[in-house]
Amino acid sequence: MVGFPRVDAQAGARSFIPRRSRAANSTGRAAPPPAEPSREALRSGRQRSPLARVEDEPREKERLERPWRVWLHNDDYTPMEYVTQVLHDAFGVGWLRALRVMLKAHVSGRSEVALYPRREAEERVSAAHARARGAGWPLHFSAEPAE
Ligand code: TYC
Repeated sequence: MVGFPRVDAQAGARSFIPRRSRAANSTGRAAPPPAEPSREALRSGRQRSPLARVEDEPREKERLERPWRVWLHNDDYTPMEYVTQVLHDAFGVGWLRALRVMLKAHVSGRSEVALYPRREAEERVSAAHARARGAGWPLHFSAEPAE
């Protein structure tokens, strides 16, 4: 019956006001607006702003697909062969490039590994960390938005 045209006995006029909104306003006051998503929820992309429009969706998709850069960081303990192996296995880097990336981090402190979509970058870094911790090495990678 929601939204069904009714005849208002007093006014004698047709009304299209849905029943639900009348019930919600039985106190004479407007119902409180729904809670706003927190800033953090909006920033992380967990929740969309209620003001977001349908046209914003491609931009949101673009934001998630923007490439992320994975960095390799030097340390004093992990063996060079082990670093090269992880670059090859966990990041799909060819052997020669893996060797170069490892040497660059060894010499200058850090080195760019590759670009991936955000989710993939995070997953590869987590997998590489899990593997290195399991083997007892402090090997460290980080990921950040490219550009
Ligand atoms: N510095 C390490 C060593 O001398 C090797 C190494 C290179 C470690 C690059 C981490 O990202 C790294 N055994």
